[in-house]
Amino acid sequence: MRRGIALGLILILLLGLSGCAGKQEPAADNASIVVGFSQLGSESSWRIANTVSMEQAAKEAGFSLMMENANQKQEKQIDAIRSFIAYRVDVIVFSPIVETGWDNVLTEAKQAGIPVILMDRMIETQDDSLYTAYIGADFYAEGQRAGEYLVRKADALGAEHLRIAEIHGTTDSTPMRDRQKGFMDVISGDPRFTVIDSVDGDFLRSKGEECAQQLLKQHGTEGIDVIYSHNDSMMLGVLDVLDKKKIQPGKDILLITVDGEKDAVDALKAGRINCVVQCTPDLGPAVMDLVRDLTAGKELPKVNHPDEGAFSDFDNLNDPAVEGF
Ligand code: GYE
Repeated sequence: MRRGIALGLILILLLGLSGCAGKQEPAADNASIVVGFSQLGSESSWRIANTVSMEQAAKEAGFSLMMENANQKQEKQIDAIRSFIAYRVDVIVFSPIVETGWDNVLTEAKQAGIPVILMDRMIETQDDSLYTAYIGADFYAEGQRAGEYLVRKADALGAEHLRIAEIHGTTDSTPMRDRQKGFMDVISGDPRFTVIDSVDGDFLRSKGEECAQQLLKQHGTEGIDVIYSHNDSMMLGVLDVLDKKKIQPGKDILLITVDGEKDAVDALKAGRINCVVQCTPDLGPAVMDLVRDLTAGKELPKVNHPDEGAFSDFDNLNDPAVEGF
């Protein structure tokens, strides 16, 4: 009888243990992995497509995504990261609005043992251990592509001198810094090119419009040969202004832009924009692959860039590969 009870107890214990083991198992199951994602805002079509890409990819991977949108405010991103730390998410993914000012909050994440993946934009820090990996475009190469297009166009036109106005993205953000630097490094040694102005359009269509008005007022409708915009949203704002002023976009003023959203690629096909440098917002699937590898204990490559190119009026624009997002 005693023996029977003892066996019964062992059985219950074993069942209990296996039950426990069963409960712990979801560690290997994606649904138990919580990803805290701080998106920086909704400033452009690129950003909106990027948010959708993250949401869909997390859903497909089966991760729980806690997303906070910071509406273009660094303080709100810092608050979001702190709330992810308090919640003890498994991984933090964030797209830093500007490069500086993250050391304190990322040190808090590190102390809490929560790995951080930078998505889309980089940070400036002395301590690379504050993030596990970066995934996003090579913005310097994008700027170079914009510059290389302009050199080729100037050659084709036999242009002697071109006056360039730049409408740049959010000051001190990675795409702003590197798209500017890559572009300048290609054109600055060439005496045919002068950058006559560089203004902040904050990646917003409305500001792109304001910038175009201001630039035309400042330099006159005949005073600008090229507008280089750091994103399509701002360039679409420029197009509105040029149309109103009866300046022919793509002809009277050469237009170079970055991103590759559908409206910009359609404008390129219509001869209203001359060059669209691609920057994919569809980073979600690759981010989720990194999260999966990270939570499986694998080492991640520190820097991950998607493959990108450019479309321009030198290309066969009827090719179905020429399409926007
Ligand atoms: O080009 C712009 C967006 O960081 C790559 O941010 C991103 C940029 C993109 O607002 O449209």
